[in-house]
Amino acid sequence: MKKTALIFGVNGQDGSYLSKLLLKKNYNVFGVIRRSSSFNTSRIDDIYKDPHERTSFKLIYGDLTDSLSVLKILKMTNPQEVYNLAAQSHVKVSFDVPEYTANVDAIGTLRILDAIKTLNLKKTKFYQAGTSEMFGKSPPPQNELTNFRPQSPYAVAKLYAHWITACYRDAYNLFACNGILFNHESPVRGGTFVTKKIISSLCKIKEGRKNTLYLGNLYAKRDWGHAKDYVEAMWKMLQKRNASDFVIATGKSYSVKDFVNLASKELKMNIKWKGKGLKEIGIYKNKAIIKIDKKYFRPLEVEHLRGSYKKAKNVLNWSPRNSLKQLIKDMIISELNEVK
Ligand code: NAP
Ligand code: G4F
Repeated sequence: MKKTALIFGVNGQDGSYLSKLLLKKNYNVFGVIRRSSSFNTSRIDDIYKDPHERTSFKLIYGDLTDSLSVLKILKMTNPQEVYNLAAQSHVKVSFDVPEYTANVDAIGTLRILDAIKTLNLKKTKFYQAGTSEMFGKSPPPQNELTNFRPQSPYAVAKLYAHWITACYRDAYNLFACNGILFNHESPVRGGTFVTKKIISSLCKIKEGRKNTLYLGNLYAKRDWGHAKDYVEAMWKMLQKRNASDFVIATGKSYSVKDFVNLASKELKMNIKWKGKGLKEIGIYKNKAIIKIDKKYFRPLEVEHLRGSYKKAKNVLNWSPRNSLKQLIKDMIISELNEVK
């Protein structure tokens, strides 16, 4: 019997990788997309075939802010596995739209869990896309026992989602897992996240199609992995006999400036740094190609994230396969193809 999976956030970075993984494992995959005034399926167009054909991959319109659509979709699909990857996922933007972020990221998760409970879907397993941002101010290394000290409306909303998932698991005996994933990137990462922005800009600068890359805080440190590896961990969590929560990370951290240096090295661009604070610049071929713009700083920053994935290694037999160097290579190859 083919298994059925339902993915909220199917057209996002992780949704596209997870769809491909599940289809390879012979699942029927239903994906939820929002109506948009322009096409929003570019990340999944390669797997999305004619909807009138009988395929294993189907898209349904819905929205996490709309309980009726969530209930209707769960009833119609009756999935064995539900992956909630849908979110307003940008930390800085969450300071601009805090109420909306809470509605989607926090209450949206409740809407799915309560629909599973109300419909009495006893065999449905649930995955919640939690985040290392929830650790916020807690110093590294962070693991499943580290205190949560969130630093943004996004992280606070995700923390509600984390606890409501644990609450429904305990109260109603649902199979529900929280993945606490550290930053993960890929060639299809959204263009406003720092890794994609850096690589995309450096490639354009190298090809003479752009002059300047503007950045915010160069000294925040992140634990960056490859999205391809991380969706595998999501799937592994739902294959266990018992539901639990897992940190997924690489165990290594680098600053934003380190990331710029690694990417420019890979592109054979020799960047020299000069100045301090808002006056710091990156120079290439005698031109200031990197400048600081204070609009990219956040009201509160998470200074340092570095996860310990020991539990995932022991229980799920999961370890990251791609190094940061490999991730950067992948992103550059794809970007240069597009630029050219
Ligand atoms: P992403 O590329 O921003 O994708 C988010 C997805 O959610 C998109 O498909 C988006 O659809 C959808 N969405 C947004 N609002 C929605 C709503 N109201 N109803 C239904 N769908 C909605 O994010 P990602 O990087 O793939 O991350 C996947 C999940 O993991 C997110 O929950 C994110 O917060 C979490 N996470 C990500 C990372 C990371 O480093 N990537 C780390 C930890 C946790 P549209 O295309 O219509 O906007
Ligand atoms: O790429 P970022 O926007 O990712 P951030 O804030 O760490 O959030 C991402 O990872 C989380 C997991 O920890 C996810 F939950 C979340 O959904 C998202 O995927 O920023 C990374 C760092 C920050 O410290 C930021 O201040 O880069 C710094 N930064 C410096 N200049 C910048 C920029 N970030 C962005 N987006 N744009 C800049 O110009």
